[in-house]
Amino acid sequence: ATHPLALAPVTAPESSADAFVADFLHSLNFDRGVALSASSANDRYFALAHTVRDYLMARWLEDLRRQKQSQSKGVCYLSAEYLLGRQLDNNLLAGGLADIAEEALASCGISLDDLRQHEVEPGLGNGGLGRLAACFIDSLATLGVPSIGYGIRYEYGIFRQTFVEGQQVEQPDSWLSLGSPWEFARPEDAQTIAFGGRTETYDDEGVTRSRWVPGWNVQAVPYNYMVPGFQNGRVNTLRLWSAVATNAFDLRIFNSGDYEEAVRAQTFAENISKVLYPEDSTPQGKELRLQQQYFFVAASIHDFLDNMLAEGFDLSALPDRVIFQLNDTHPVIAVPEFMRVLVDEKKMEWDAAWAITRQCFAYTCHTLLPEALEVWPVDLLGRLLPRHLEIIYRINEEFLDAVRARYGDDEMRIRNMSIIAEHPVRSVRMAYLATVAGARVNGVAELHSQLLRDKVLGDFDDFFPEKFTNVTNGVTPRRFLRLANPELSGLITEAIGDGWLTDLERLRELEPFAEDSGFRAAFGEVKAANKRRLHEVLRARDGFEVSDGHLLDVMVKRLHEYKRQMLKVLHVVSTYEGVVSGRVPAAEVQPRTVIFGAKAAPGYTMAKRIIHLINAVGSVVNSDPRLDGRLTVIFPPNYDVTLAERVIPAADLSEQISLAGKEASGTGNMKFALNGALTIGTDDGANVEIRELVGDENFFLFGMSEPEVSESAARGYRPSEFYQEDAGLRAAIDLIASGAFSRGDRSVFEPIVSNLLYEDRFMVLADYASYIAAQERVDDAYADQEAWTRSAILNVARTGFFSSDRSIRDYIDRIWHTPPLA
Ligand code: 26M
Repeated sequence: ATHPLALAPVTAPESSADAFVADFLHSLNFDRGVALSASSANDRYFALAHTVRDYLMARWLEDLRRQKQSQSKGVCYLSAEYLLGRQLDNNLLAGGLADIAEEALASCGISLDDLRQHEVEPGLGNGGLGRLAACFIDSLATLGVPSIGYGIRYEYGIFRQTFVEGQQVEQPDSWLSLGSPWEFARPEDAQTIAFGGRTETYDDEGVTRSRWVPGWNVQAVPYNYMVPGFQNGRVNTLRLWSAVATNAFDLRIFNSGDYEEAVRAQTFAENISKVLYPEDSTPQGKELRLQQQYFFVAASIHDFLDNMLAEGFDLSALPDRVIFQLNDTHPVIAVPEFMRVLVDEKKMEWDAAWAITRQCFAYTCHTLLPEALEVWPVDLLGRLLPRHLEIIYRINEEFLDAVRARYGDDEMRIRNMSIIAEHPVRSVRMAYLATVAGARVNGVAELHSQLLRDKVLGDFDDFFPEKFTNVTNGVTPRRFLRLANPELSGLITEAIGDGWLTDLERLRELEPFAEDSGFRAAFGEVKAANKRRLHEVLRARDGFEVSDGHLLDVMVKRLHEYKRQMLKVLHVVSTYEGVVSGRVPAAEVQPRTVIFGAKAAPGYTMAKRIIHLINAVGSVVNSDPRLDGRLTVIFPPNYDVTLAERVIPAADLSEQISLAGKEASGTGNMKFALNGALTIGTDDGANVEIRELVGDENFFLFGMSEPEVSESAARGYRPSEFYQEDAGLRAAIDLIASGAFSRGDRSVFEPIVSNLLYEDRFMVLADYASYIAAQERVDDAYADQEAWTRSAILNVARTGFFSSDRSIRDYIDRIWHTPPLA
């Protein structure tokens, strides 16, 4: 053998249950240091995880070697978030080990299912953006694309949400407190990351150059995680960085004799990867956040350049070797860092370095909300990264020169396109920097990409139209269909054979089965079984009792005003009000259970009020005997990936009700449709594409379209007019205002009510009537179970497009141009 893999067999150890038992017991005894009889559930979970890991190891080592040796073009996916969800089941499935593990454990008297429950999911992301990154690394591995995911190993992931008297209280998520069996620390691959200090010019053999004299350092220690492809013998790598104090850093202070200061300094350094910022979509411009961003992208770029390039690699060939995909603007500081490496460290000419940089980055935008676009005040950025600020200024000067050359001295245009904003404080617009530097800029659904070109980045589209493209988001069918919904997966395979899991468009072959009453009955049985399973989880997790036979109506996503959880609340309150006012006999109400799941950013006051209101409405509605048990509102705390995997397969109705033009794509919408829920939704984000695919008759569309929203805003939107003119709306709002959900205290929800009446930025009141009418169509449709099931089957059959495998193929074709690894 010519390489050190000679020790580890390239094929997995013999895959029999007996061999698995032996490996499991070995791990229990030698890794955990316990006998089976004395082991805790955590010991057994760890030993199982280690056993699974060992089976994947030879493939992983082989792929690491191959990616380096082949030197073919690969993808570095840069993302501040990876919302991974539990790993055990995914890795069992990918390794083809699920049955063997189950049998092996059973022979030791251990239930695999019990051990599954033991894993604390790594919640290293906020929501859609982080979960998308996790789906993408799964598809990259399954498609065998040479790639690596880089990110941050937060010690605390997204907070654990609890409710105290209906109000959100955050608890730290110490997901590492029992350790993680899936990670491999690589301290020998640590990178030193510099911050602060100043720049100086110096004479380099007659050339005046600028260089950075940093003020302090931290160490970035990588942790590797396996990313196994689905039963294809491929294992990619996710590399997450953890911050530790450097020796040099400590020593200087220790030597000054100030021990306490030295310890403080260490804590300071280690703060960088301490906690995930829980804001999603409203960046606060906090210094630590910028430190996190630079920390992980600088470590990642240096890691790639140091470890992945062949000896004597010619840097001008980098565009044929790597593409750095920027997941939103969070990693955009990578652009000036890359320029700094090429120009200051590798002594390349600016123009040559810029020509390379422009081909090595691509940018994905995930929003349209102006307040979500990241900007960094130049005083902050210049203090933390003085050389980077100089580089950004130069990029901007040259860019604006090019703009002037094209359009003349159109100062308005120059000001609008400048990477540097002057107001309210001089700041760097990270989305503009990404757009100027990126070879490609993509939105995440057709409508979103169009609006990016027409509005947010309109001037840039005019200047470089060839950069703009779309890649509609997708979700991994391994986790969100096969693992989350094994019963439906089994039924699908029975009907159309296997192969669909890696070629999801083949779900089309299910279409004829929508007309088959036997298949419909089986499909209905699967949905009912999934509901029972969810009820068990909700009982065990939170003590909820859920009735059978209800339409299960689900709205799960981060809490944000633009997503309009308020609209759903108004529907619930209207239904309730109709009954308690005596206008609607309870017997005429379609029995429904409404499930909410939503975390609010801790500083987002209005979002937290809405959470309080949902809980308050739930406690009143659920206990009012006049409803006759026909309307239940359930809001389990701490919605996470694990709960999503239980809720989504059970849902009948998927709520995707954002104001048109505000939700970039949505990905929950795709997961629900693939699991046979029908969507009630606006013409927004990927809903547009879902509706096109499933057909109008299998989708409950309501609300204004994006152009209508824009027109209404331009005319001057006055929400109180809707309140005045719609008696049903008035009754619902008045009931909230009356204190009916706050023990008569009118002040509790007053801010919500006045916000709706006098501001209503996201036009809840304008879409209310249309939403209620659509919900009436839902009730009518649900009354015909055969027709409903037929529609549900067609939703599954027609949404194979939304596999993240397809998204990744689109990235390859439109952006990366990476050849498949041989
Ligand atoms: C920024 C600064 C400080 C702290 C956090 C942030 C931040 C974190 C996440 C800002 C935005 C973040 O995510 C935005 C997001 O999740 N966008 C969603 O991306 C999904 C995947 O493309 C889309 O499906 C959703 O429509 C979009 O809202």
